[in-house]
Amino acid sequence: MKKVIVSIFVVALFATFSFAGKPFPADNAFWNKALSKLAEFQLTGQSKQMPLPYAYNALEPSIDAKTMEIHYSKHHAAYTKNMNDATAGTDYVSKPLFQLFTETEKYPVLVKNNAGGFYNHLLFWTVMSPVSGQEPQGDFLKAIKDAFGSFDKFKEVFSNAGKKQFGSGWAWLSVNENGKLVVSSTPNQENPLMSTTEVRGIPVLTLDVWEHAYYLQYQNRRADYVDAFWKIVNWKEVSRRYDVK
Ligand code: MN3
Repeated sequence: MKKVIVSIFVVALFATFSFAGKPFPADNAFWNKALSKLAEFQLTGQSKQMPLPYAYNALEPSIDAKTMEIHYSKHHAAYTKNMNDATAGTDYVSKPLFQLFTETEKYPVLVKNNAGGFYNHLLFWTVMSPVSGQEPQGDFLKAIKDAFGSFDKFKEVFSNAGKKQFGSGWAWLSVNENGKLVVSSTPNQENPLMSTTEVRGIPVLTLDVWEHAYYLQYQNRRADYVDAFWKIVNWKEVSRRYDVK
């Protein structure tokens, strides 16, 4: 009887720890496929800032050149430097970003904030494009309709995630471990890859709603910035990222 009680206790304890950190299963075929397709997750905390894939003024009038210049050359550059400084000389200096994110609670908050800032902006730059007039197509459009009912409804749900995020943060569209699309928002520099985040998945689209992302042009009108974002989404790149499913 004693043995049974001890066993139940051990199982309960194990279950508690398993769910507390919400580990993304490392042996999950979906997750491994994502890692093989999206090489950026193999980057470590010792990484350089990627070149911006277009000119500072390329996203006008949705996002003005001055905002893009400061955002990329000051804010993103600072997260990159601080991530490199925070991981230098540690025993996790060469761990891939995906590992830092999937075990967020094991590392100092400084690492979470700056590695998050480094990766979130890297993704943000790639999901925007000066080429307007694109829309989701094929399997990806079908997945959006399956998850949200229609493309317009999805835009409404994602927009609200960005508009209603209290304070600084991000809106996300991610593919969860079941291959389904989910919308969420995170505070600060958290992202859906992190073990400390409620709604987890592989991010395919994101929008920065920190004031530094829009204040010069839009001041307090975050909603106008969110609405203008739809004109510059790089749906070709977002669809490519959805293909990790
Ligand atoms: Mn930012």
